[in-house]
Amino acid sequence: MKSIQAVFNIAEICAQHGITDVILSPGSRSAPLTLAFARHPAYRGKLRVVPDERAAAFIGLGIAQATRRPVALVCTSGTAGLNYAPAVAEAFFQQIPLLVLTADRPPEWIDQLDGQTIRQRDLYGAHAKGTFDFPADTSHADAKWHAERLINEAINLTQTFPAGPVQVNVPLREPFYPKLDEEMSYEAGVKIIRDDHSNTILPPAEILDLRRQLREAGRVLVVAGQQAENPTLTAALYEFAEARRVPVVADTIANLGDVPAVRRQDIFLAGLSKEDKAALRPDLLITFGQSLISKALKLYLRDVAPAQHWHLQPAGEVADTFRRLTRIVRVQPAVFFQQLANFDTKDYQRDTGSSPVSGTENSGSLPVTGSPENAITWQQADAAATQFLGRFFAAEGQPFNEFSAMRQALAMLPDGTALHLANSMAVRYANILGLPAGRQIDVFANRGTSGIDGCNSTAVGAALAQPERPVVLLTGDVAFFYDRNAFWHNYPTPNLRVVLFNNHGGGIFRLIDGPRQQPELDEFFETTQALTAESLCRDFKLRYLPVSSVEELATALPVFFAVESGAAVLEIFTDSKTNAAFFEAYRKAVKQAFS
Ligand SMILES: Cc1ncc(C[n+]2csc(CCOP(=O)(O)OP(=O)(O)O)c2C)c(N)n1
Repeated sequence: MKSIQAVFNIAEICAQHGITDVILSPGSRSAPLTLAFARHPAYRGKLRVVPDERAAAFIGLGIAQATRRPVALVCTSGTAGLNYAPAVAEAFFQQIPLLVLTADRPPEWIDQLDGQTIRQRDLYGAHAKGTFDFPADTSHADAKWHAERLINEAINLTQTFPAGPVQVNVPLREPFYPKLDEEMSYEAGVKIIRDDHSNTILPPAEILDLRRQLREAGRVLVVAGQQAENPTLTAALYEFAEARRVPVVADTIANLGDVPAVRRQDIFLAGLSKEDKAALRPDLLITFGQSLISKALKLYLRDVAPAQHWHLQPAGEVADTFRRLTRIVRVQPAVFFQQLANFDTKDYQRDTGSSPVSGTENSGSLPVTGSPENAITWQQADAAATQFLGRFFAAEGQPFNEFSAMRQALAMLPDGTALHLANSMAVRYANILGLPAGRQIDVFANRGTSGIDGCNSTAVGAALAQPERPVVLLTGDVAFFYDRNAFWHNYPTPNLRVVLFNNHGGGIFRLIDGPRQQPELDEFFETTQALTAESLCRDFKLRYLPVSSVEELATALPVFFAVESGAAVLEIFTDSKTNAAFFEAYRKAVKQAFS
């Protein structure tokens, strides 16, 4: 088989695996891959071309986050593939499936002073789930089988839990282009290997053991990490928490929707006295999902050191974030909560051979593992923090600042928004402030690596993938201007709204302990920059709304979010020193309110 036919079969295998989104970045070495996708009927009119590979890969990540299906990326040889690296690392830690197809020179021409050649095998090292070398020569029948098999393996690997990025390096010899009269075809009978990703359930003996341990554990606390919205899990967790009266703590990126959960931990844990914190201490901590934003929560859990920590994760490496990990339960969290939420007297007797704990046997009610006082205390702290926030922001005479502006913007988010939070203060402020209830808002943030290098592009990918849905990005200016090429392509995103908090620098460094105390703060950390988004908006035909006061913001928000506005940037100008003073006043007020 000719090499170019083998490459055409890659597109066919991708199509048969249901990959619908492919992002191409132009190049010559990658021409066979480009043509393979461009001429495939499944991809006609659907391919997207993004010249900057860093932006292309983050756009792909944004699409894959939204669709929960793998996205294929295609680039040429040389540094092109290296520019994918930030998004590949983010996808790895955020468990997002990406099929990365890097065109390469054939092995004999590596390190021979030929142009656009670097060492592309295993380009992403420990940050790819896997890496495959496509055969350079596919003339032998066995090589054809090998080539097709490895593309199947690569696609399947992107999706097996935990999902992630997989590289296929594709060495290509000239000629790259079919002759003008040469008919290329797709082999419908190409090899396909499907992987029915397993849906683990707990073996009965383990359920029995977990139930017993739950009953004996003392006070239980559930903490949810970053994860995509999952109605089955949310329902099961709700049932579990209600039945066992266990408090659930969730950051905004945990996407627990409107499940009654403690969400103001960033506030009250920063203010509570040592004794109050000790009173909240769980004996058993149950976690699922990925990272937490709330530093106060992380420090708290490390500090109070629960006797046991179970993490629910079907497969893959598990982080010991709080240094107390005692058990890994290999199951989907939804299944765990379903199987451990409710068990009636009959179950209890079957499990234990005895009657339920005294006081519950006659009523037939459920044994409760978390004491009610415990649940109420976490929830009381949460309610107090909500009240505190209301009071704090209601005070008269506050200067215009980004924290308050963020609160004003969050309150106006349209129903069904896919909310993208850029790294730095946007994601932190939003976690403190919380989201308006009842609006079906899903939250996304590149917390896999917490980079500021692809926040725009990820949101652009989300907007492309879900044209029917408002996609709102909240970002600082450094992150925004860093990733300008996110907008450099030919695909309209009328549903995209960017709220740009422009404090003319990395404002975070003026807020966090460490840099803010250093004489080098201005020049080397915050690094003042003078850009505004006006000319960028002109270049990329985005509607531009600049504001610098509460009143201007209040007037602009409904216009900005109106469907007919189309893609728009709302640039909120604030002063970094005022922001810092306001945030300091907030911190003092927290201490006062909770001590
Ligand atoms: C790729 C990358 N480079 C550098 C950093 C370090 N960093 C974290 S926040 C930040 C400044 C961000 O400023 P801006 O986007 O304006 O947000 P603000 O701090 O004002 O909220 C920098 C440089 C990072 N997270 N990622």
